[in-house]
Amino acid sequence: MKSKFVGCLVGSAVGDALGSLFEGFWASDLEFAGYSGRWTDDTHMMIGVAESLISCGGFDGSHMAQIFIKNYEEEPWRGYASGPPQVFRMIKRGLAWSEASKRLFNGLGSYGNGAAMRVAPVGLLYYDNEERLRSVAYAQSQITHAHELGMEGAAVQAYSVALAVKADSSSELDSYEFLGKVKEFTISEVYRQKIEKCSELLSETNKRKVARELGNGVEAYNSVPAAIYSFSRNWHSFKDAVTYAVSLGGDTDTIGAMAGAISGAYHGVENIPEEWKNKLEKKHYIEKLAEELWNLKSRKSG
Ligand code: F2R
Ligand code: MG
Ligand code: MG
Repeated sequence: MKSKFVGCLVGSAVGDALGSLFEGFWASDLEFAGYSGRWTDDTHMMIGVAESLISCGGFDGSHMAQIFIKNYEEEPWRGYASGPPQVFRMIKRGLAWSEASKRLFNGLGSYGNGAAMRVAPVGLLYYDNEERLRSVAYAQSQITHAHELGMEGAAVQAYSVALAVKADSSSELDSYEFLGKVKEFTISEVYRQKIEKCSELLSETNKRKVARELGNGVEAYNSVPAAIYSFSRNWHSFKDAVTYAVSLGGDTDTIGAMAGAISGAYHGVENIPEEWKNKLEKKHYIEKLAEELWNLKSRKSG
């Protein structure tokens, strides 16, 4: 289990770093020669979620918002979209952490994938408590993403991580069963239809068709399903799952990060290729966070 926790966070960062080489492009023939292990906002915010959960022994919205702000101000060049920095400025001006994000996008809130790309630590800490997993996934979304589709994307991604952590990777994964459980979990018709589509496309060989039907964009509902699909059809190999996710094009760092989190949680850290792990920026710190999450989980369960 500890190896699965570490695999999840390291896998997410590796997927982000690999995908960042191609964000916004269609890459039919992937060439990872330029891989430096340098990750983006996806991992920066995932680290913030883990730091706050560990420091507070669970979720504290005010604390997590302050950690996001501190991390952002130290390294604003990580490739953040426009929404989160706007929220950070509002919170700094005195707005409550649970209110600021409601003002984005003319009061609709964001349905970007920013809440889902960072949620892996929630999937780990609450893997055995579906109700709590959902409520913490929503609450951590609320800091920056108030739109119900942004929040549901985070919950669906966290639940996929939880399923992967619990799965026995020494026997075959039934992809249809995995996707069926994810579909059962979601309360949103948009995600139910996309997850159903994932099952229908499991043997599809045309990647452009997959990207067109599932989406590969910055919206949570156009990227969370693509990440879950990438894992489901490539459950046997971390390398294949993340390579496939990135090869769908579009928001490649984020689809790579989310597929990497699920696949890393399934396989454990030993099964992530050495050449990808060794170059990973702040690898030891990310491993340490995963181990501390594991310790926290063990104390909570004990
Ligand atoms: N932002 C990027 N990549 C491009 C910029 C790179 C940067 N300039 C650089 O190279 O340095 N990647 C990262 O952003 C994505 C996560 O975004 P997040 O955190 O969800 O942000 P935001 O602004 O809330 O939403 C993103 C876009 O989604 C659309 N959108 C969201 N809600 C909407 C709504 N209610 N109505 C209409 N549109 C909505 C908007 O286009 C937002 O800009 C990840 O890819 C991460 O890697
Ligand atoms: Mg990014
Ligand atoms: Mg991205």
